[in-house]
Amino acid sequence: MAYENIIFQVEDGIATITFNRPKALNALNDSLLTEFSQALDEISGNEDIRVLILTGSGEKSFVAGADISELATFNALQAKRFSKKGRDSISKLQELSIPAIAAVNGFALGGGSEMALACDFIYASENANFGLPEITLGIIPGFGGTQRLPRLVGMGIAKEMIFTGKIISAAEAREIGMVNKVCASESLMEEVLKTAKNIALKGKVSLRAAKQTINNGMNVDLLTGLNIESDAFGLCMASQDAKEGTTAFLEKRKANFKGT
Ligand code: CO8
Repeated sequence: MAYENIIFQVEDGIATITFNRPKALNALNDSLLTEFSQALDEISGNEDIRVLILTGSGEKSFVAGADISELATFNALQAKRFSKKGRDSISKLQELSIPAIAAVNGFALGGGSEMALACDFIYASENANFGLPEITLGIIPGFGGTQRLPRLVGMGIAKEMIFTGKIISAAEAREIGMVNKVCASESLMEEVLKTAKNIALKGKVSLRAAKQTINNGMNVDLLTGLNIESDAFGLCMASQDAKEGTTAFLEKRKANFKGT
């Protein structure tokens, strides 16, 4: 499939989607969201892909939010459709069975922060900036930011960011727990790839179970969450990967997981 607004690559089981509208700081327009959603479908249909990395083209920006020049032309119905399209594709990202890592290489504003928040975790370059500045445009985050940011960093910090629209540095984002690791710009992709390769060696069955269990458990009470975990644990134990993992330990060798 040929893409114009993103670059989609797969190498050694690791897929990378690079948002590629550098002249508009990789802002999300309608066409980009369509392509993004199609690429996620390609990933879901390819059993060989084990990890996804999202990043932005150029040195300045991950994603500078929704495309404001396109947004400004929308009537209420078009805005609602666009918001739904963004929300659906970002939900599709969150619901991928494989882990997704955001490699934030510059501005991650508005929809850009929201895209990164829907990944499983975020690594950022030193020059990265995060923020939900929609309030300064007279709107509110529309791609999940009001829901995912408070779940990750707590209600007070999220409300302060959303009410003020302030932009924070990578170091501040690390401090509030939004970002796992801050890297020198030139080593960001190397660091992300190192972690992606580490994850790719693990069993696909247990990775999928761990991701689903954590995500599903976030929205329920503790007892229900623990029951979700027990069910998933039982299913994992029945897999070939669990047999291979435990046998490899006892035979003092590295496990060779097949993902079944
Ligand atoms: N949309 C469209 N074009 C953009 C965007 C954007 N979000 N951001 C930057 N650009 C363009 C600029 O217009 C400029 O284009 P040109 O060269 O043709 O003038 C080019 O990218 C470079 O930008 P700047 O010259 O502004 O670069 P600076 O380094 O001076 O500033 C900033 C960089 C700080 C990132 C600045 O560009 C900026 O503030 N951008 C907007 C950030 C923003 O407010 N993002 C939030 C958008 S709203 C959103 O994401 C809501 C999501 C939910 C939508 C729900 C749908 C209904």
